[in-house]
Amino acid sequence: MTEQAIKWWQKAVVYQVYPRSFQDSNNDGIGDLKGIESRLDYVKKLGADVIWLNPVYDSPNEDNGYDISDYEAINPEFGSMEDFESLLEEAHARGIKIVMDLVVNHSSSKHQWFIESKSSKDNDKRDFYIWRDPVDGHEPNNWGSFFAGPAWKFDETTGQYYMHLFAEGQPDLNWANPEVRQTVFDMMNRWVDKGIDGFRMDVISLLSKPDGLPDGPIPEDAHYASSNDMVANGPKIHDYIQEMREKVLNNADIMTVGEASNVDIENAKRYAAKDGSELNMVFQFEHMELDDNPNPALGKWDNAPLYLPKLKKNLTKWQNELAGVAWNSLYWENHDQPRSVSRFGSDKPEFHNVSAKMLATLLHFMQGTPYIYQGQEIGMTNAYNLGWDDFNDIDIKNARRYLVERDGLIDADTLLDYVHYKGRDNARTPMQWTDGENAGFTTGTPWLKMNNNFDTINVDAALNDENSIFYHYQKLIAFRHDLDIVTTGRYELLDPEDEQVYAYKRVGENEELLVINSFAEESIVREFDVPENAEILISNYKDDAGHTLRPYESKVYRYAK
Ligand code: TEU
Ligand code: CA
Repeated sequence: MTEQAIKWWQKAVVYQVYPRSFQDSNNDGIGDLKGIESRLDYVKKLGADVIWLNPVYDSPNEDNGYDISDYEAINPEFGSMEDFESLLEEAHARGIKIVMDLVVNHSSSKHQWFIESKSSKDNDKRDFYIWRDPVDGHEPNNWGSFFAGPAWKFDETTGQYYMHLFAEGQPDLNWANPEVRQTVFDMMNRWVDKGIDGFRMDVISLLSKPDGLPDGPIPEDAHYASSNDMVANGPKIHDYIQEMREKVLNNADIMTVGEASNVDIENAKRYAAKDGSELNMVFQFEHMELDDNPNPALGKWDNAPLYLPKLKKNLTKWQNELAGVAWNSLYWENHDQPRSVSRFGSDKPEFHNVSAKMLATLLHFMQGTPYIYQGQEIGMTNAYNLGWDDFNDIDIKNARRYLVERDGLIDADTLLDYVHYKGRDNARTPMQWTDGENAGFTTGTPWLKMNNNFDTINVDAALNDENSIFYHYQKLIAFRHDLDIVTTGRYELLDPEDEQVYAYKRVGENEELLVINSFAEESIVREFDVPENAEILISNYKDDAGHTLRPYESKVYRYAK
């Protein structure tokens, strides 16, 4: 890849903001747009180029904004359209771009389209959604919802079922209907005209449902087939995205990232093709599913640690297969995943700082566009102090309702352990700014209980400590901007079977980077071939101990070839 061929989003680092939990400006306990605006200088200080905003549209919040009741209105809890425009303007004034969440696999059941659609079989909007007759008095097929339970809901008014791959309040839009597609494209164009800088496309791989909606295989112990397996990368998906490319995405220099549940390499090469025919990049899920429960009926619910060689094998596949033909996104965290320091590193006080930095370095020297989820840059951890009465997430609540209460697959205490390891609310507790009241997030009652470790883990403390995780991220971001090899270098994995160390090289024309990361909690010895002229670019220890790698040690050597 030559220098000119590098696109701006290939050298960019994205900071993800979950508006509900970032900063409350009016003390109603809910983060809002004015709150985000007041923290733009913080994002600027970190050095991120782009903010991805989780949905801020009008929503009854059955799934926290992923159930949209009006795509062109701001949720009043977050502020007004003027507040949004002001945020966009202030971000742009600082050179920060804003990428919006686009949630068009489904709308809210409170959306006007659905209200009309369900009113009668011959309503204009009937075919905006997916309606089917009961089969033998049951659901039209055996698919399950991503949030446990069936993917269909019976509606008395017309005696038919509608499809909802997610919550009951999230009916799937019928993308086979050209009017639905055109309506969505028009809406997207109005946002592009407003000046936004891109879209993060929610579960975009699920838009095209297979012909005939056939039953799928039901795993042992489970009640339903995986609709993810049945629907992802469906027959028309690439046509739909190419149509979106023509009708919307070509209209401006915007960035697009598709959240591609169940994407494989072959499909990713098309979604994220270098020729620009579809999207810029996708979020693949494989490395987030390596530590799933071996019993498919339990899905992600488990607390077993990840086996490092599996992670290396997987990330290496994505690095190598997409190199030169498509583009990766890089992430450890988002609003659907637990905190990475708790999951892949260690949140014990003695390892917290070093392991969070190690994970950061490991990811940020790979090829792709890195995403940092709010709070990751200060090492926010899982929230062990939340219990059953505190959780808000429908995914957690449904797991209890179906897996514990209906099916008896596990008991509530076991599920609670799993939730403390994997639950989405771990990521959603409010941002920790200070060690004061509610960590400076609000003076009201936070919508979700705070993680109780904000007395030590908070932004103020991070900014006052030159050795903090924050400043480590700041350096990593600067390297990505300044060193083209981070964007263009060839990736090469070392020692795939090593169970404690993840080491790889980035190979450029005239120089190389050697990136060494230990996952061990004790000192270990590893010999790497480090040339005499090598300099240490970044490390999470003050000095270099040569072949000895201290707990969670991470260092990057740079040398001429
Ligand atoms: O997530 C899609 C998704 O497949 C998962 O992340 C899912 O939420 C999780 O595995 C459940 O265990 C997207 C959004 O990121 C998520 O917040 C929404 O809930 C979901 O789509 C529906 O819009
Ligand atoms: Ca508020």
